[in-house]
Amino acid sequence: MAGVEAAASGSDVQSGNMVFKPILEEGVFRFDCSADDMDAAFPSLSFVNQKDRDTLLLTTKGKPSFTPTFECVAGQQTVKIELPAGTTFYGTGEVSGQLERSGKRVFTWNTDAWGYGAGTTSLYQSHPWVLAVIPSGEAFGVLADTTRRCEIDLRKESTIMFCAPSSFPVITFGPLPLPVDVVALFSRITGTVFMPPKWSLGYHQCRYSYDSDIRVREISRTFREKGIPCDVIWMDIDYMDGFRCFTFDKERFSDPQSLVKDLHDTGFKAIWMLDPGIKHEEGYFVYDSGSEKDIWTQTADGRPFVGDVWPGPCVFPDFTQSKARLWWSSLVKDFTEYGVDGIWNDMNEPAVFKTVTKTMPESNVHRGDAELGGCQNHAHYHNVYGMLMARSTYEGMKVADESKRPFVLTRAGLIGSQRYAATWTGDNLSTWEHLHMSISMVLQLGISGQPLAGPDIGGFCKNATPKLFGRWMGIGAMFPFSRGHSEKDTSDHEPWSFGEECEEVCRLALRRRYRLLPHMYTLFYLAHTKGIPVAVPTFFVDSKDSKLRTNENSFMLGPLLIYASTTPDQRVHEMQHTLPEGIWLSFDFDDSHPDLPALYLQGGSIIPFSHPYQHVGEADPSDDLSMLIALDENGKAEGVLYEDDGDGYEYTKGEYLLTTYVAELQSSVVTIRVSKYEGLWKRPKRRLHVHLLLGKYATLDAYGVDGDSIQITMPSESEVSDIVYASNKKFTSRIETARQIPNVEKVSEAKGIALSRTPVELKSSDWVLKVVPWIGGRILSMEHINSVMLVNKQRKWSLFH
Ligand code: NBV
Repeated sequence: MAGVEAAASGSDVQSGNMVFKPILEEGVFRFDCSADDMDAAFPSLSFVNQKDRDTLLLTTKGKPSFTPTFECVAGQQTVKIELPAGTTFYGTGEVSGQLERSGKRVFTWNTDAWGYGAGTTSLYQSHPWVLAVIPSGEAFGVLADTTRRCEIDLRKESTIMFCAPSSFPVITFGPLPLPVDVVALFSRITGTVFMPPKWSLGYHQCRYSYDSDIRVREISRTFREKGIPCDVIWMDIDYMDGFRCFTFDKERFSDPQSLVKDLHDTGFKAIWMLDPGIKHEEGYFVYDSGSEKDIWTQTADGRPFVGDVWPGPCVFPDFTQSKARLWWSSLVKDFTEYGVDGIWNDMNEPAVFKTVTKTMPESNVHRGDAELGGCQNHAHYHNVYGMLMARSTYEGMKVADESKRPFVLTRAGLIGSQRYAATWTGDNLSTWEHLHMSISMVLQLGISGQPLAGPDIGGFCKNATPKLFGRWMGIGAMFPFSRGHSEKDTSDHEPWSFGEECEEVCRLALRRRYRLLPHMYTLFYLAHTKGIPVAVPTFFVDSKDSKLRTNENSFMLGPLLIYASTTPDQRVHEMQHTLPEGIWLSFDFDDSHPDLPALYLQGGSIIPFSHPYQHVGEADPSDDLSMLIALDENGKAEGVLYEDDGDGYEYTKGEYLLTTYVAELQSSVVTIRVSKYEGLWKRPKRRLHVHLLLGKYATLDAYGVDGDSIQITMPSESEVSDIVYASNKKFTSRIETARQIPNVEKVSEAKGIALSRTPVELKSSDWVLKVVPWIGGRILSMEHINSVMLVNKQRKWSLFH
């Protein structure tokens, strides 16, 4: 076999070097324990194109830099790759805890992990994938291409270890000069993210549950009344009739079509939940038609498996069969006629109640398609179930309306899920630790090929405090997927639920997001077309700089750096900011606030921004456009803007505009112009407002027409330093006078007094805090305070619940 160096071969070999073959493109190698194993491997469900994994690349010049070794004992294959001392690890998909994964161990086994913690070793998704950054700054990626439960052990220094049952191939990527190169290559091979409709990059408001159309209308109205941007309202499980998928509660959601029409009229989209557990009930049309088609997952002895979930006893579609996927997608298609803009697949690990394992027996049987791996037990397909459900949902939405881009959110997933669905980090907690972890979790998912991810902003379980909620909204508004969500029996968690100060912080945070949407949408276009991740850790800017590798408080959206404080007592502007070398210019939209992250633009870049619309549909291509420009040390900058219809597929036929803007300083004049563009779209006639950043929030502004050159004459050095001085002073006074969200955690000191049923007053230099006792009862703990009054020194009161 050409290109194969067999260090070990034959099925009796128990250990040795793995055999390899170059595949796909320079620098990508497939390793197996033996040539026989290579031929016998299960199909890949992560590769976009199965053939890519199996086809030898004849043109390759290179040899692998690192060769994995293997050991097979009692049906378990262990693979080890030793890398140079000082290598640090990232990725491993949806994982809690720290950003750097060195020293950690996880098990890929999709699990309903309600209330998980930093040390939980199996969450909802499976990504047996490690990104290694070697001391030179070069990056190397390793994929264990298995659907089975896989241990990823990074506890031994600079060593990657994978262990899973039955034989599996290992694919290595690189080393390549930059981490982003490895992630982009990995994404192209496992599938880039679906092109999201632009509205889905707006803010999403969710609750378990907005349980009547009255409440949904009230929520949507309040967003508009309060001028807080939002694009989507979510309907959780209680909209259904007795938790039966594809039905609506006859009283609380009696007319979903007119609800959706009202939402659409006010610029909202509606997303509805669909779970895999189908109520085991004769006469229920979904159960009857699925039974007739014989599409349920079976027990080892060939009967439909019945397990308990929300509706009580349920059966589960076997999404490994094409007939089941088709059946589901046609139900989805019919369902969209009610005005469904997006679908949320929850509980698709699949989660099963009243079991120790939280899922179905591993001995259950899936009669899978041959190209997916044929008939196998649940242990084999467990980690694939959620992705295949999401795929089938996506396909249903697609056939329902070819002119719209589907939007699906899935809880469970596997490498490759990004082709069909966005994801979120599951049932997190309203704690500062979870706020902090949410940054790394979103980044790890991005490193693992899923750029469209975010946490439940504010935390799902427990009550957030105003301070925590405001901070989380500030950071969450900068995540690729931005959705507030909270559990039943918690206090309200809408942006206005925590008092006026918090509401204002949320408004500022979300207005920022909407300003930055042209930039975010451009990043998603690049992610979709080239596999470039959307949000990455700051060390991606300079992977040689080891002090950046553990920075968990900042991240990059292209050349935009977001720096956040995740501790209650420290304002972001009081923190020491560890930035990569080079030029980093701080800026804001005259919206800096102690509870919002700090923003920097990297020297050499240009990013677009727009008006802070209330929802995506409000924007028009002919509206004014703005650019932020940060020159590099040579006085140059460059950036791109992608525009299209925001939905549909006309862009695939060339109906878009991708513009490269450049700026250059020559003899004290900065010229901003279009250097190139592509696409059939005509440049809209619109005003272009350019903001040349000078650092410390200062800008020089100029207006012109988009497409024409715009010039800015640089003032003298002393004038520049006066401008910068004045702007920094303005910034400092804005920060000092901002009505900060009081740190209510501190009130816990007052618990004892509150129990005495008398109002409590706490004073700090800035705030007087009044705790009003529980109406008609006692305050049992801070969690049970349902009404707190705050009054600042100007005697401005606010009440939150
Ligand atoms: O459907 C209810 C919830 C949902 O809100 C949450 O986001 C999911 O992660 N769902 C889990 C089931 C119940 C959780 C207690």
